[in-house]
This record gives sequence, C-alpha cells and structure tokens, in this order.
Amino acid sequence: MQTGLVVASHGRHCLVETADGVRRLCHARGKKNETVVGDRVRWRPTGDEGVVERVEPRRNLFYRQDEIRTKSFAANLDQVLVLIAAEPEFSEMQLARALIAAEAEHIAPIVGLNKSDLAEPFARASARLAPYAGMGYRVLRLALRGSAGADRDLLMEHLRGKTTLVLGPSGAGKSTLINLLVPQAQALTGEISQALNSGKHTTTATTWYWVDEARQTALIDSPGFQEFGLHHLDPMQLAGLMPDLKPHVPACKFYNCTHMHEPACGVRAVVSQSTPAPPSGIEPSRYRIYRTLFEELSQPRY
Ligand SMILES: Nc1nc2c(ncn2[C@@H]2O[C@H](COP(=O)(O)OP(=O)(O)OP(=O)(O)O)[C@@H](O)[C@H]2O)c(=O)[nH]1
Ligand SMILES: [Mg+2]
Ligand SMILES: [Zn+2]
Repeated sequence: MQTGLVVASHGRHCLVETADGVRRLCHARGKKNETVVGDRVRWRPTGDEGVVERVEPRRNLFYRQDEIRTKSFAANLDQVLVLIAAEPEFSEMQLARALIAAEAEHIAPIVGLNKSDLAEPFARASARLAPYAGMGYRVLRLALRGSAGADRDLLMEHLRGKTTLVLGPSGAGKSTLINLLVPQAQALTGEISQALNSGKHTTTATTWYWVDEARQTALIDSPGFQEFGLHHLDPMQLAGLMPDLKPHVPACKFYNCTHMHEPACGVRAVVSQSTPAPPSGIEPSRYRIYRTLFEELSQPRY
C-alpha cells in the first residue's frame, strides 16, 4: 500500500497525489467515498487507477451541519481564511458562524476584507469588522483584483508553510485570490474536473492547490455557501467559542449559566455597560448573534 494526499473528491472518486507529486484517480473501497480534501490515505494501485484502502486519522475536520445534512469542507487544516468584501455586503451572522466552526475544531481563523479600492463600502465594512480585530482576530485588508506584489506578499506572510482553507460568500474574491497566488489554477481546475467528472467541465466543489514548487504551502478553494449550520455544536459550548464573550463567563454566578436570562450573569453585565468595544466589552450585535445561535442550537433535533 502507498500513502497519498486527497486533492479533490467527488462522487465515488477522488484524486490522490503521491509523495512524488503524481496524481491518480482512485475509487472508494466500499460503497461510499469517505474521503475529503486534505485527507491522508493508504491506497493500492489497480492498473492506471487506484483504490483507497483507508483514511488516516484526521487532525481536524472543518464542516458545517445544516438542518438535514453535513457538509465537510476539508481535513487536516492549519488555518481558515474567511474572505469577505466591501461588496457584496457581508453577513455578520455568516462570518460569526464560520469563525465559531473554526474555533470548535481548533483551526486558526484569519479574516480577509477584500475590495479596498471601493472606498465608501470598504470603510463601512471595516467599521463593522472593528470588533473582530478587537477580540483578537487577524484582519487583512486586500485589493485582490489587479493586485501586484503588495497583497501577494501580505498573504504569503500569513500562508507560508501552512495549509489554508479559503472560505467565503459568493463574489468575495476567493477565485481571484487563488489565481493571484496560483497562476496555473484555472488550467488545474479544468484537469481535475475532467478527471473526476468523466470529461464534463463542471466545477469540482473543493480543490487543493500548491502555491510553491516545494509543496509546503497549500490553498484549498471552496464554493461559496448560503447556509452555515452549526447543529453539531452544543449550545452550552457557544460562549466559549466566541472570544469576546468567553472572558466574561467566569464572572457568572451559576456554573451552568446560559447568559440568556440568569441573574448575576457576567456576560449580560458587560453587554449592558456603555462601552461595547472588545476586548473589554461586547458589541450588541455580537450578543444578538449569540442569542440567535443559542436558540437555534437548543431546538430539538429530528
Ligand atoms: N473592485 C474589486 N473587485 C474585485 C476585487 N477582487 C475581486 N473582484 C471582483 O469580484 C468578483 C467576484 O470575484 P471572484 O473571485 O469570482 O469571487 P468568488 O469568491 O470566487 O465567488 P464564487 O466563485 O461565486 O464563490 C469578480 O468580478 C472580481 O473581478 C477587488 O479587489 N476589487
Ligand atoms: Mg469562485
Ligand atoms: Zn452568564
């Protein structure tokens, strides 16, 4: 058996890259293809193709759990780059959900705010992001379209030597970012979807790209999402996954405080004070997000 890295996965097939960089179409051993991009697998050659015998244990798995289905993005990540833009206006709720999902899997998140050339909407978006910088998230300001060296250097400073999933709503500039750092990306995407979809030129959902020839720095492109369910999380975990709420939890009188209605709640005490900026405060919008998610995750599961 040989070892390999899953660089794309679709239907019953996946594309496995060997240690020497050769890519090979592999089939799942059983009925279901359990692999996700980023998986390390053991596989066995069968002619020109291969069979995945097993998936090695994962360091982490970044996924969302919607009402009825689980959608895995990728495994064995060092970080997630959540890319949003001045336009289209980003949803703070979607941003918060992606950051919480990353925290839950101990994957370091970075926020990229793109389209700084659109001065007015960019200023608005920056202001909405200020609390996130205040609570400790790294926020990169970018103008990816037509960008020359500066943005590439800034990105590489944060991406070098790591495996990064690029995530974000449609139109934020994910493909623009990939194309900036991986000039041959479009050709590669074509080859991969051809291999996996038996010739059809449809987009493969999630794809691994090497940024450097030494194959140390990797980017994973993912399709834009509408929904970002967190049904895999316990509502009581939630405050611990929100860096602005977390430090105030020890001040709650009850160890099992939900921060929804209890007296002597450290979180609600901070929300009602007049200076909401983190790290010492909590923005009203963030507490609203907490309440909405807490109620959503407290619904009975069917
Ligand atoms: N003004 C401006 N437009 C940009 C910038 N970066 C990307 N765009 C444009 O924004 C649009 C969307 O960019 P994409 O890279 O396709 O976005 P995406 O995130 O891949 O979107 P999906 O594939 O739909 O998920 C394109 O028309 C880009 O040219 C930027 O820095 N400034
Ligand atoms: Mg795209
Ligand atoms: Zn509390």
